[in-house]
Amino acid sequence: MKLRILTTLCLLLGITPAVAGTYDLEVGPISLDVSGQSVDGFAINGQVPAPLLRFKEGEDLTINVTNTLKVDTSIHWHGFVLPFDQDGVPGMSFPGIKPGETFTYRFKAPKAGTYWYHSHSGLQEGAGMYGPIIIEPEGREPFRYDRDHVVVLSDWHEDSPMQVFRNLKRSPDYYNGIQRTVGEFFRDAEQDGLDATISDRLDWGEMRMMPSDISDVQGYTYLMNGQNADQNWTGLFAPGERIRLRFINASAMTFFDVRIPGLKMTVVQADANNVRPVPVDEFRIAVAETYDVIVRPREDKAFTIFAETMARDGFARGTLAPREGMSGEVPDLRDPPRLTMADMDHGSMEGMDHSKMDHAAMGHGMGSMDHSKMDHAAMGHDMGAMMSGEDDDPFYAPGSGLEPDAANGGKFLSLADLRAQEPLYDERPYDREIRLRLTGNMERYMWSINGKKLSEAEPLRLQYGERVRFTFINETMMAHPMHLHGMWKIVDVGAGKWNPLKHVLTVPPNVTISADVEVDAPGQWAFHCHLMYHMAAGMFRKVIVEGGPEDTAMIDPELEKLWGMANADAVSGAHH
Ligand SMILES: [Cu+2]
Repeated sequence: MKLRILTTLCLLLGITPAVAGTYDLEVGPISLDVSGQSVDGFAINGQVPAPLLRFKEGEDLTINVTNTLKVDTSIHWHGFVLPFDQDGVPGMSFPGIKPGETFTYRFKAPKAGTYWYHSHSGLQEGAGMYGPIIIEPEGREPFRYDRDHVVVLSDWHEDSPMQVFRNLKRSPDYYNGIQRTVGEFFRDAEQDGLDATISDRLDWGEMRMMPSDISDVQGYTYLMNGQNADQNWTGLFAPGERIRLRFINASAMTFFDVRIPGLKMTVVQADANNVRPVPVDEFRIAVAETYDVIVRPREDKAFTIFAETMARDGFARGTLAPREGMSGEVPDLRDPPRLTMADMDHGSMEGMDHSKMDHAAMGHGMGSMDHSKMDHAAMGHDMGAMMSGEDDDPFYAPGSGLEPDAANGGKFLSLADLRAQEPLYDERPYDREIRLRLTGNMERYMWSINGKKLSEAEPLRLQYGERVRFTFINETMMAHPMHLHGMWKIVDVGAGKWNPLKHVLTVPPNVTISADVEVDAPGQWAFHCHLMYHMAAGMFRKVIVEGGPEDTAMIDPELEKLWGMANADAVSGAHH
């Protein structure tokens, strides 16, 4: 009744009511051949990636999702601020979508930006069920561009995700081509002495892991907008135009280092939040992050968009070109980063005067190490940076060898560079701190938070209206892209009210990062590492926001029961 009066008033006053749109999506099976072999996967409207959805900011959305699979499915709107029962996590937001059923999502489109959507059921996301979303702003963007292209990066495996997970559980280094083996560990021990070798491992937070894990699943085919490197996805431009590239990392497990040789990229948005423009030569995009960059190619030639995996086992590649059918030079893969310092190669730094170097400046990680046994080459870039007076990235452990360098020696984006264009929240002190140790046992492929996997842990209870500081302490050798549903993370980069907002916060190995969360979303929410197999193994928490306009008492008790069956952790239980 009220609504009708309001609508009538609007019509009388000549006010345009908010836009509303209805969208139909169908989830179904697909067979895809992007690696020379046909592989079964999951598609939305018959596509991988799923179709690009363009919504208007504030639009009243009605999205019908029909499940034609033989198993349950779901769609999660990644990064959206919305009512928790529309968030699409089975057993947490809703019961999931049964075979043959249609579920209708109803919510308002969130603030403008680049987003994406994916299945939150089982491991479907890892087999094609993801797609891009653009929310168009009501007003003007704070930056200019002439056209935009979405660039969805993803990884595609010939083994089904369930098979990959089983293999990882059986043998955690199953897919890790460059991982140092136990044999290498003993060889190091022979060369460097067992104490040095072990203390090197212990420096990495006393995690019970196998040596060196830049990434734990390799051997993927890497895709750009669903096309492999040879298929060469192409985005067009007219010379002189400003092109906005909306990068979305929809991979299950892969971080990419992205560059476009010959073009400077200006980062204008991260995780759907505008940032003060940062010109860079290269940036790293973690699983589930988005970065929007503006480039301005002035020449009538092809430029390669080169997305090299962090582990350097492959790349996704596409082209920016004035016409179809062109291609630029494709760079070679660089050498993989080495996580530990014990197996460093002594050869390549000969001739340097080590006595001039300040070893203390290389950081705490080396305190207990025997310096005479170290391979200085692997630390090369850190020293180079120190000698050239360049600042180290504070978000990588000093001396870890993990800090990325731009291929052309230029600027590599750091989290520390990001500043919110417009803060979403007032600046205020946090009410309390929750410390989350990111933990793992690589020998058993167990991933956890504070040593407990999802099924062993109590939910995190937050009070509506409080501001909570989450401090992430990564005690593992892998970077974890942590994703909290429904609420923004205000990442503490030391910029006060200009701290950037993110939906995914990547915590590199042996690093501690804090982010504040304004608890303004009642209901229950998923909070997990976005590496799909880490999530499935239990690096996951349920967050319950108590109080507020819609008290969590409204949560259907049936959901609570379902949770035990449908959560990702159960995936591991069922097949272990
Ligand atoms: Cu993880």
